[in-house]
Amino acid sequence: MFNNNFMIKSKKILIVGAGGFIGGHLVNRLLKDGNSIVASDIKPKEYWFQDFPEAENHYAMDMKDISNCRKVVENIDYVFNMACNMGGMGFIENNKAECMQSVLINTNLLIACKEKKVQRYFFSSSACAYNTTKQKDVFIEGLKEEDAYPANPEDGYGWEKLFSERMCRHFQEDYGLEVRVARYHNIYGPYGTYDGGREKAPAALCRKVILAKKENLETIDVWGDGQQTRTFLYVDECVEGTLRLFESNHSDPINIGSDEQVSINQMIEMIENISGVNSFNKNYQLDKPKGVRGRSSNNDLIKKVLNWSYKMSLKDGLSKTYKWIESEMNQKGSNINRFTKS
Ligand code: GKE
Repeated sequence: MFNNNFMIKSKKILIVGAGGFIGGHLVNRLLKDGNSIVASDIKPKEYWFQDFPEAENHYAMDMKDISNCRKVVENIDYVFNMACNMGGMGFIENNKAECMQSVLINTNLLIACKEKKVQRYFFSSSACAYNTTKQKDVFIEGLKEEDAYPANPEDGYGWEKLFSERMCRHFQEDYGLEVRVARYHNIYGPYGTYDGGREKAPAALCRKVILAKKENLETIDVWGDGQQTRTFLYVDECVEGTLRLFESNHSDPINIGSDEQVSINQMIEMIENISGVNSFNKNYQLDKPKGVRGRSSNNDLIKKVLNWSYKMSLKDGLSKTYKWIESEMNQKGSNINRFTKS
């Protein structure tokens, strides 16, 4: 039903946010597929999740300064903007002004791309752009792309994503810069944040189960009542969908997410099964950041546009993620503060 062989090759590609979670996986894939990569991130080298010597790497480079954008878009074919100041709900609920300033990154990059006549530009938007009033129940119908309007996105971070989506559209309409925009739905996997405050639920709960097992604890802390629902997409599927979208001719915002909706409690049960322990007691912390009550991705449009759909089940993706976090924690301890708030 879906076509399998896909590859972008022999292009010169800039990945902004290359030191981050999804950015690092994108660099890895595009290098393997035979492209020459320019990689930049505001993080210093030691905080990059993945760092490839065969790429031209720019460490500690802040794209909120337009002179940096102009420097790295010279002679570039494609630009992927994967950079924003973000994290799970624990971060975005408490750092709204910081999240909003990511608008400078996207705006500066668009200006530089227009000036240097870059062929095509990708912007990583988010499910947080969706109207929150449509996410007030558990196990909701998958969000369709039109559900972003009337606008009522996640405060701070969601507004920046929605505004930047529109900025991309106007650069295409007014200046002919080809744009592609994906709304990511809670991407998870290895080589991402699992501690320190920016982590999302899959990695956070893997870490909590690993720690509890290691220290023979009986209880793990869970934010909210555990009934809230989400979908989670494995990072390799996110990269595959992103590259297929990029090469398509679809320039409106489109979901890249899973429609396998689970409650947080159900996800924890999967993680407990992976760990081989009996279930832990849960300390439900109702005062912790909860975000929306329910969220899922409707994938009708992406299946139609790309003739492609993700394959990895949550259980299988969590198993890969759990094993990577466990190996990290065994090597480095559980309090990795990869990149705390600047
Ligand atoms: N982070 C975290 N850590 N969340 C937990 C934890 C925990 O230890 N325990 C339970 N949760 C619950 C949260 O309360 C929330 O209801 C749900 O898991 C998902 O939290 P999350 O993964 O931090 O973030 P959200 O899905 O609510 O929102 C994220 O959506 C992404 C796009 O889908 C955003 O924070 C962004 O990372 C991004 O826009």
